[in-house]
Amino acid sequence: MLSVVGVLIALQLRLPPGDQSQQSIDESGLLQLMTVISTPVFIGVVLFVLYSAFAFRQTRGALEDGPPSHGNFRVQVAWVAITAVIVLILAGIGIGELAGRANGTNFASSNQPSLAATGSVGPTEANALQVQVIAQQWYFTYRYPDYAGVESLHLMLPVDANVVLHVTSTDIIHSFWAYQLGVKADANPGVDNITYLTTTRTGSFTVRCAELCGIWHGNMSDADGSVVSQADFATWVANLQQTDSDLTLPPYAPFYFPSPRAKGT
Ligand SMILES: [Cu+2]
Repeated sequence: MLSVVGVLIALQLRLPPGDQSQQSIDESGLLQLMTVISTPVFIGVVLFVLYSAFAFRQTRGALEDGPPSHGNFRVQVAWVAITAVIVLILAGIGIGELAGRANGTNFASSNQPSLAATGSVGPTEANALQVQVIAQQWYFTYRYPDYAGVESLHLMLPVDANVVLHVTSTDIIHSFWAYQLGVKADANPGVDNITYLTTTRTGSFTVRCAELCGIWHGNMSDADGSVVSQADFATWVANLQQTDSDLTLPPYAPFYFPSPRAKGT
């Protein structure tokens, strides 16, 4: 009875990271599934602990041990069976997800051409917006190769779009973490770390550095990330192309090495 109430409450929860991208929707869904499965287990354990604390309590002044226990066949069978079923269900979900990725569905969006339509294996990037995320002490810069390589200090993305993020660093190890979008990737010098994203809802999000990277690490964030309508994105990017950017980034490269080694690259 309590379990039913618990599960009903768990089903009502709005768990992070939210619904701003297909990835966050998937992550929230998985978190909810795990919460729903673990709620009856949690309630069962708490009830058993409370029951034991009262039912099996040593009476005051008693010096003998309680009766020895010799196992309980029914409890043991139920224990093994229930845990096996839970683990197998979760394994099935995980295998299904991995098999989907292997078939080239890095993007979970329904507006993506199907594998049969494209006939390709691997990430379907043909219709995706490419954005390079360049980390350095102590900020992120976003470069849009599809739009003549314009650069921005804020990550702006169109809604209902497949996005490929290429994450790299010019100096030391950072980590790009857009929590509401459900994506996180290490930013390593000399490495092009690729992560995929399908935006589903307009709104703002925050990008943080998630790797201790020096004295201003705590300040390394972009609170003005935005998912906007396709039209707004087009306007924004057109404006950006006209404004002369005074950002001091090295010219485009798939990835960057820290400055002491930059000459050799
Ligand atoms: Cu950092």
